[in-house]
Amino acid sequence: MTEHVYSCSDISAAQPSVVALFVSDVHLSADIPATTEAFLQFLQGPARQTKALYLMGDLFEYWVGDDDIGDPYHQTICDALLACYHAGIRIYWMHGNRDFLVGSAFADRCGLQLLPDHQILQTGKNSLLLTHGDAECTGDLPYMAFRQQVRQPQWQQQFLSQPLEKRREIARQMRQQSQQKQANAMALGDVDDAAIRTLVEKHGAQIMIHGHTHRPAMHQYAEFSRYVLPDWDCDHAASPRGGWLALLSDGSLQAYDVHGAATQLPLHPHAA
Ligand SMILES: [Mn+2]
Repeated sequence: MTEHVYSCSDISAAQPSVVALFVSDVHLSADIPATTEAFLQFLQGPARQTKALYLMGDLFEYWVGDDDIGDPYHQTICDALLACYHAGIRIYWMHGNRDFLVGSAFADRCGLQLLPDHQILQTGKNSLLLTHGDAECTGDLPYMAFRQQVRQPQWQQQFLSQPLEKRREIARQMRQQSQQKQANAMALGDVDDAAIRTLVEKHGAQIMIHGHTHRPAMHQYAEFSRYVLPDWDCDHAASPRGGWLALLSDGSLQAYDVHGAATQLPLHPHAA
């Protein structure tokens, strides 16, 4: 696992401004027009007020290979991301468990930079550890085995060598299976507390940000804080769901809902 460290030099301005935005689990697909529209509005509005945008996994519901960029729906998303890039916003991409096949062709098309699974963002005051979160769900043994398999270059080469239409069909089947599984189990797995503590300690981070679990919250530990990003759904939920986290120039973090209103994340204290 490679890791690079870099700094946000614009921390500590007199008036707090937005330094970076973090968003994950939008689960974009052509089947969810309202969520798609909400995300496009985000890219045209709030995202333009920052200098760095971190897409922290599962932006897409599924991604079967960069040769699917030509799909008209994907073109719309790529154009919107590229417009942000041309507006001077640095866009960083972290893979999720659904769009881990996004590669350099997609990154080049959209003007974004691919990040490793675990990324340290140094704010001057704090070390922020960024990750999607699926690798920390160590209690889900079948998923961990699946993850290990599909992250192997050999598996990916074999998958990508199949015709595009066949890969789309496989993705459709996998989505159906995962929707049934989630309906039965009522919920996605959560991250493992011991795995979190080990990872944060290893990186010496004071703040961790992740998504994946669809359980937006701020977890307060003795040594660090853990922010969980919300998932987005403006098509099925009774009230539109989604939002993002903003890193401000004073080093603080502020959550926003899908309408762009400042919001408070539920607070969960953890025993030492
Ligand atoms: Mn995920």
